[in-house]
Parts: sequence; C-alpha cells; structure tokens
Amino acid sequence: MRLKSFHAKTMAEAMRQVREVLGEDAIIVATREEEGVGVRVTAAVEEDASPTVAATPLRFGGEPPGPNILDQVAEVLARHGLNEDLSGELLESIGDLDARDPLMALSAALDASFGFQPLPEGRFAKPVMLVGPPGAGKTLAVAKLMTRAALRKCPVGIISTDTARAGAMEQLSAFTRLLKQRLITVEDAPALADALDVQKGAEQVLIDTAGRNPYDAADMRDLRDLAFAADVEPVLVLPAGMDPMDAAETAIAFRDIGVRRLLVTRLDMSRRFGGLLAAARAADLNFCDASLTPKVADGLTPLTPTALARVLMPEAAKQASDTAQARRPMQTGT
Ligand SMILES: Nc1nc2c(ncn2[C@@H]2O[C@H](COP(=O)(O)OP(=O)(O)O)[C@@H](O)[C@H]2O)c(=O)[nH]1
Ligand SMILES: [Mg+2]
Repeated sequence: MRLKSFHAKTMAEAMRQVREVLGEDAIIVATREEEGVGVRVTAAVEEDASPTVAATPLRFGGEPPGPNILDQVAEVLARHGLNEDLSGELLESIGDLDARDPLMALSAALDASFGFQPLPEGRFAKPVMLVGPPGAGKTLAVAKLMTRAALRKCPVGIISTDTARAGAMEQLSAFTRLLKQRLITVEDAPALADALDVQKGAEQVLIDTAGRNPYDAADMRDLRDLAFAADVEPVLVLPAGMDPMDAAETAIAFRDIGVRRLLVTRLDMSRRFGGLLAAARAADLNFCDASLTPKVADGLTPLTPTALARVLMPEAAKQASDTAQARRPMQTGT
C-alpha cells in the first residue's frame, strides 16, 4: 500500500489530483481542512508487492471510525510507551479519518505527524555520514548500504573515521574485502575532506564514525568538526528499545550537529518503539530506513508511513495480508 497526500484549494480539485496520480482504484484515507489554504486529502493505492488491503474498503465521506479502531491503535501506542502528547496527537488525527482498518488509520496518522525520506538507491546528493551512540548499528548499516549499492553496480566509496577503537576497522574491512571495495580510513577532519575529494566519482559515499556519547561535550565537539569538515549529510542511527526521553535528548544532541534523518535499527530486538517516535518528534527528524535483522544480506527497509505502521502493528499487518491472500483467488476469478 502506498499513501500520498494532496493539497488543493477545493475538495473537487484534490479528488481530481488523487485520480490523476493514483488512478481510479485510489482509496481516500483522510481528509482535512487546512485553514486559509484549502484541503488536504490522503489517499492510498495497493501495490502488488505489499498486499495490504483494508478488510472493508475505505470510502470518502463515510461514517466516523468505530471506537474499536481508536481503541486498538491507542492500545498499540500505549504498548510502545509513547508519551501522552504524541499518542494524543496521533489518535486525534485518526479521529478525523473514515478509516475502517487500524493499520491504515495509523499509517495516515503517522503520515500527518512525521516526515519520511528514505535514502535513495542511486546517487546520493551528499556523502552520508552515519552517526550515533556506540552500538547503535552504524557499521552494520554501512555494510548493508554498501551491499545494496554493490548489487546495483553503483560505484560506492567507503570511508571510516572509527580508527581509535580496537577491532573497529577489522569489522568494516571484513565487509569491504568481501565486496571488493576499497576502504579509506581517516584520522581527523582535514583528512576526511581529502578522502571525500578522492571519492568524488562515486555515486554513493558512506562514512562510518565512532560511537559518540550525546551527553559528552568533547565527544560531540569532535563529531561536529568531522561533520562540518566537508559537505556531508550526517544521518542519525538509533536502536529501538531506548527510553523515550533519553532517545529524544539524544536526537536533539545529534540534530545540533546537522542531523535531519533518522535510521532506526534493531527493530527485531525490541518490542517497544516509542523511543524512536519520540526521537523523531523531539528533533524534527525524517525517518529514512530501518534495520530489521542482524544479517547484512537482508539490507535495510525504506520507511514509509505504511511500513512504519506495519512495524508498530505487526499483528494487524499480518491480518491484513492474510485477508488479502484469502481474497486473491476470488478476485482473479472475476
Ligand atoms: N538483531 C540485530 N542486530 C543488529 C542490528 N543492527 C545492528 N545490530 C548488531 O548490533 C551490534 C552493534 O552494531 P554495530 O554496527 O557494530 O554498531 P555501531 O557501534 O553503531 O557501529 C552488532 O552486533 C550488530 O550485528 C539489527 O537491526 N538487528
Ligand atoms: Mg561501528
């Protein structure tokens, strides 16, 4: 399922855009009046690869959602340990929808409250520098991104600045050897600028960094120097399962060195993702990609509102895909 929002002066114009871009099968998930601007309509289309179909089709202008949808989503958000403000905001936007399916309702609410900006598969606008606390999954994420690029035959440059810690280089060089990529190591900010010059031709440049303690001023100063040494995009890597307030403060510390995107990891090792939502909200970060397994070959999952909703509500996601599977033979027969 793919969700897209449309802004227009009138509802008729918004609906025309929906049909034009997403086709006749588009389902309206949410409509919202934007004061003084017009209307915003969020619509969904099914995509072949992700057969998430609402058990009951959603229709524009239908009845308000049954209390069970709100209750179901509220229970899920509480389970994830979301703070009251954030869960109240998400539930309020669900209250405005005519969704019949909790998964779709949560997708639309996430779409309204958060930004999503997965890393491109092709050329990066800037070299991407993965930053975050120790053990967040930065090096594994570099390995996953490098593998994805290598499989697409996309020329990639790998730079590591994590030279002080024993064993850190071996971890990454094991991956670069396997993929026959050259690993450049740099010790300081000026050397990073030179290394980036060397890698100018690469479509994607990935920079691994040493873990930093967000509460240690010297650690963060050092990282800021690296991030500002050249025109790079620092991307914050955070694992699931953090306390929401710690995650929020951590995200704010890294935002101050220029982070705008959040790559989330270890989603398979936790059942509580409130920390990740709190981090994105507190530092106004866009979700980019998620690591759902420790295996390099499994890669990263680009995050969209729907993908995140599935992660937050795995039972509902399974139920939706089971329903879609059960319906498929009937659909092909007609
Ligand atoms: N299960 C699981 N393990 C992960 C994931 N991401 C990272 N890890 C593991 O967490 C540990 C730390 O990861 P690493 O990339 O070295 O973290 P870094 O210190 O941020 O570079 C390693 O054992 C990784 O295999 C994930 O998404 N799922
Ligand atoms: Mg590392």
